[in-house]
Amino acid sequence: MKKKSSIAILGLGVTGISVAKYLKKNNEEFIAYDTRKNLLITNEIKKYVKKENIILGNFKINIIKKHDIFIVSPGINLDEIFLKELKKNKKIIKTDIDIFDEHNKKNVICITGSNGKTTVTLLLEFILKKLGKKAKAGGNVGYPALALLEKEYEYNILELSSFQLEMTNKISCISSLITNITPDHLDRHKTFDNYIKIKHKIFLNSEYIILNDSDKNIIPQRSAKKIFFGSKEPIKENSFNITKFNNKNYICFGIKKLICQDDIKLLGNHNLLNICSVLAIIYSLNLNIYEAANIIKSFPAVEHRIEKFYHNGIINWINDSKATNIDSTISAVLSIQREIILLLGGRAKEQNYSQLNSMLSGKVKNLIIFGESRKILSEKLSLVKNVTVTDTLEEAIKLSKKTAENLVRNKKNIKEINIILSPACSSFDEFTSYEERGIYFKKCVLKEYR
Ligand code: UMA
Ligand code: ADP
Repeated sequence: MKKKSSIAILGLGVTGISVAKYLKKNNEEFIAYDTRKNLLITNEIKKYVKKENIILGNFKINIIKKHDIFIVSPGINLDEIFLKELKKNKKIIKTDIDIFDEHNKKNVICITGSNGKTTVTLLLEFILKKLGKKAKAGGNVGYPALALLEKEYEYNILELSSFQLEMTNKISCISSLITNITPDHLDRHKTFDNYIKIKHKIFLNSEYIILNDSDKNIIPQRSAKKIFFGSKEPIKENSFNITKFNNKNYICFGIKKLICQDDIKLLGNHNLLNICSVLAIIYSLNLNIYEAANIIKSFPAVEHRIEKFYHNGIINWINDSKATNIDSTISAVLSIQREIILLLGGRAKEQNYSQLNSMLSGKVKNLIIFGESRKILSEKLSLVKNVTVTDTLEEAIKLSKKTAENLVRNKKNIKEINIILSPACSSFDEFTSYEERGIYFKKCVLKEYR
């Protein structure tokens, strides 16, 4: 009889728990490892993993010989020596996405990119459901990929981060999309080239690939069928693009108008591109793009993404806490009409922040820098006028409100002021996630008006 493989689960977060649940259901034996010494063993974990099968603390080299298969969670950046040793010993390294691929029998659509993944993923799920299809989004969006297998969805939509793709060997799908590629997560992936390479893994086993025509970092996979979006003039026939008619932006298929920007709730031209890519996916699935375009009109802003959440007098408060890199902050600032007070800061990433000088100088009335990165950001953004520096987000909120009120008092012609948190930094200096930062921001603002 063939010996059963010995399995190690590396990481006991959302992914690791979903893997444990899946393996337990399939009567597989495994040991779960997590580097966090003080990881709380929740009731959820206890349901799927026996206490004696959990090992906490740094992964020791000697565990390599104990197992044949290592299932790695996305948040784990495997130590180079450990990884080298796994490869030298010809161990199988895989992810929950590989297991999903091995067992899934339904349609899959895969989405990655530096910005726009979640917006595109949730918009696609919204449309498919409204079209009467059984569809569910999973992966990086929060619902683990393996949980999708518990109910047989006609369409599984997988949002995949570079962390998830890095160790994944194979993911097959009908259609795959890279929204765009700009530098991000370089502390983990080391070089931009490596990051680009990882993102392109999504195209390898896809029948259709959805290609952003205006992003030079995205390179087509030769063998796949291609659908284009974002093409500049001359517009390709099978391309979803943005064209101006009578001074208004329209999303078009070739030269056919599908939807006018004025009829969409999502703000900004970057969201027009996101919508183009979703329609291209719908087209690849052989579904009705006209019905889909109509459904898009009722899709609201996604929480923490240019989310207008409160209006008081002439101040609009906007939460864009998910803008954790330069490019997303640029999109936000471009999406909003004057006057803008921008709250920028948090934990700096390996990004070239001085890039922001010229665009912020032109569009932002006041810049308030906060958090751990305040020193480095104020140095890099020395060309921007009207900059104030504060320690915390809470102080930045109070200051932005005062600044807006002063502006109104002094300049009677100001009709509207937009105060936006679009930090271009991660949240980890003050918060555990961008969600926590966004929720805190909204709570503090509302408290100001109580
Ligand atoms: N960790 C350790 N030691 C371990 C295991 C984890 O220190 O042994 C740390 C990680 O470094 C990380 C945290 O614990 O800080 C969680 O890591 P994880 O791999 O256990 O994460 P999961 O809880 O399984 O959640 C993961 C994704 N998280 C990451 O990639 C960091 C979630 O994306 C995803 O929703 C979930 O799987 C389900 O698929 C979150 C995310 O922040 C939202 N993604 C990044 C992003 O969007 O930019 C990539
Ligand atoms: P992701 O899941 O890739 O992080 P989100 O949809 O959550 O993407 O959006 C993250 C941030 O990027 C938000 O601030 C959002 O406004 C901005 N954004 C969304 N789509 C794009 C895009 N196509 N180009 C640039 N920025 C974008």
